[in-house]
Amino acid sequence: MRSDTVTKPSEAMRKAMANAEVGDDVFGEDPTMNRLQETVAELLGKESALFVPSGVMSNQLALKTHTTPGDEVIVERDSHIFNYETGAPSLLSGVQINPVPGVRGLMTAKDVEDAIRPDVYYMMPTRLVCVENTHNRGGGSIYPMKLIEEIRDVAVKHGLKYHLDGARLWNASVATGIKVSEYAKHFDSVSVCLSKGLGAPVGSVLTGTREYIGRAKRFRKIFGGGMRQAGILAAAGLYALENNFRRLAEDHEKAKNFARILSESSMFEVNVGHVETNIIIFGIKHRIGIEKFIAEAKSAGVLLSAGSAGKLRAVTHLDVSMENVRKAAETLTKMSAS
Ligand code: TLP
Repeated sequence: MRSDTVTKPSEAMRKAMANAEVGDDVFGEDPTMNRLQETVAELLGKESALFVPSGVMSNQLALKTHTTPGDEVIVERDSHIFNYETGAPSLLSGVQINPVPGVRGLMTAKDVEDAIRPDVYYMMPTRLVCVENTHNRGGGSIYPMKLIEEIRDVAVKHGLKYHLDGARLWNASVATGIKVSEYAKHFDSVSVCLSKGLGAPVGSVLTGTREYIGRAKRFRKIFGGGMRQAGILAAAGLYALENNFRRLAEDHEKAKNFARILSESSMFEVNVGHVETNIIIFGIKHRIGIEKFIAEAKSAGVLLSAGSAGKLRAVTHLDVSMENVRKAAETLTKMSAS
């Protein structure tokens, strides 16, 4: 339960990969890749889509394509872009990040507006606002549509671009019943991952206008992300979209159950009401540090990771059953009591 990135391709997915029709994607000649990109663009209601090896590359391509060096980008302080992308915005795009504090990953439109630089020559121009939905360190929290719209209004008012890190947009959509295209329509660019809850081994997709994706494609080549017979990977993505999207509801149920069991022990700080999708962020009360607890849990057979500051993270996915998850929660409960 360290992450939903740990899933292994099923037999059926591997078969789809093995049977994929392929070509050289740098020449645009991989039919399976073209089909995946068209499928994702259509699902998200965008003109065009570009497959990349990872969520980090997708976000970083988005930043690179929206900005010029010396620009500033507003993100939430706990966002993946700010915390887990190795400082790539400064290195690859020469931009400065302006992190805005949020509550469980959610920024208010007012805080975003307050973070925008005035148009004076001695300050860097704010160019882009990024939102993460669902929010990883926020505990899989979902951005309410109203908030997405309010931040979009601020972005439009100030002439900023608006990017969505939708690594787990699929989870938000399944949990709320709101189509991914309904979310995507508010943004200039949207990144989605196939290798998280959907269970594909590799791959993310950046979407936007044809013109924008055309420019992003040039940067993908520069970043070393131009791949050849990548249809083998695209086939896994297509399989994942067809078979593993709707079932995410099960992962959300498992996560709620996990949180419910933990909440019965006074040792854990967990708010069951905050578990909206497949990520549970929780604290331990009077106990050893997080790293030691993670090591002890591992010895007891439960794999966890660190969440936002001083917290633990557990993630449900297609390779852990409801029974596995129940046992994991019970094991942790017993551990904390001993
Ligand atoms: N997140 C990983 C770790 O990097 C923390 C995880 O285990 O959850 N955006 C979001 C919101 C993400 O959670 C992740 C991966 C990415 C982007 C990057 O995706 P990859 O790992 O494919 O580069």
